[in-house]
Amino acid sequence: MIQPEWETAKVYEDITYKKCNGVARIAFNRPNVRNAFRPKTTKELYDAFYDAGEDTSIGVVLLSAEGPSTKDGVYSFCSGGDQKARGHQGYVGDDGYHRLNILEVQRLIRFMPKAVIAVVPGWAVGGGHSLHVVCDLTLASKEHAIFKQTDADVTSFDGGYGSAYLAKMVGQKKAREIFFLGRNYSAQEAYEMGMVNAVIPHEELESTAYEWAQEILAKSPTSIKMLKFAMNLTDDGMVGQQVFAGEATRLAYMTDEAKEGRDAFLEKRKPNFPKKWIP
Ligand code: S0N
Repeated sequence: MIQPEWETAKVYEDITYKKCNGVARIAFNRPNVRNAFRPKTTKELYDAFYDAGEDTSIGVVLLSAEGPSTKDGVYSFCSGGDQKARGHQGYVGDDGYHRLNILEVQRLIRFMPKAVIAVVPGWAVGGGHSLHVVCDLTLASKEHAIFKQTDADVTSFDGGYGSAYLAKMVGQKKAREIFFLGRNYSAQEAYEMGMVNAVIPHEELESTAYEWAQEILAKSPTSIKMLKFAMNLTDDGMVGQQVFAGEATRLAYMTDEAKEGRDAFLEKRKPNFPKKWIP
C-alpha cells in the first residue's frame, strides 16, 4: 500500500485540501453531520476545485471525506444539503442569502479537464450521492459505503446530473427505483448496477484511490482530457460541444496554419496557409 505524503494546499473550515505528486485531495470535513454541505462548504469546494483545475502540476483530483464521526464512529462521504441550513427559500448562508451553489461545483467537476475520482468511505446520500454520480470514477468502501437517495423525502431534489445522468448510468428503471423508494444500496450493489468502478476494503480505499490516480497520471494528459470531454459531449448538448470544441481550438492554435493566420493579420497581408488538406 502506498502512503502518499499529502501537503496541505489551503486551510478551510468545512473541507480539507491537500496535494501530493500530481494528485489533489479535496475532502468533506463535517463528519458529525455526515459531511452535509452548507453554503460555506460549497463555496470552499468551488474554490479548491478551481485551484486544482488551474494548477498545471495536478492531473487527478480525489473527492473524499474525513471521518469517521467522533460522535458515533460512522463513516460518511456526504449526506447532501445541510437540512439545518434550510430556510423557507432554500439553503441560507451566514450572510443571509439563499443559495447553495452545489450545481456550480457539479459543473466544475464535469467540465474540469482532469479526471475526478469520488472516494466513498461511507454514506453517499442525497446531494452527496449526486456528487459521486458526476465524478468520472467512483471507488467505494466495501464495509462502510452506502448509497441512498433521500431527495424525495426532504423536497430538495436534483433534476439534473444527479437523476437524469444517473439514469443513463444505471438505466431508467433502476434510477427511478433509487429515487422513488430511497433505499440503501451497498457498495457491491452499486458496483453491480454500474455506478461504482471498484469495491475496496476500507483500510485500502485511500491508498487505492491514490494508486488509480497515479495510473491515470502516467497516461497522455491531452488524451485523458479529450476522452473525458468526448464522453461528456453526447449528454451535455451544446455546452458539451462548446467544451470539447474549446479544446479543439486550443490544439488548432498549435499548428502552422494558426501561426500564419495570426502573423498575416498582424503584418496586414493576406494569409498564405500551408496547402495541405490531410484526410
Ligand atoms: C445520511 C443518513 C442516511 C445517515 O443516517 P444515520 O447514520 O442514521 O445518521 P443520523 O442520526 O441521521 O445523522 C447523524 C447526525 O448527522 C446529522 N445529519 C445527517 N445528515 C444531515 C444533513 N443532510 N443535514 C444536516 N444534518 C444532517 C443528523 O441530524 C445527526 O445529527 P445529530 O446527531 O445532531 O442529531 C441520514 O442522516 C440522512 O438521511 N440525512 C439526510 C440526507 C438528506 O436528506 N439530504 C438532503 C437531500 N437533498 C440534497 O442534498 C439536495 C442538494 C441540493 O442542494 C440541490 C441539488 C440539486 C439541485 C439543487 C439543489 C439545491 O437545493 O440547491
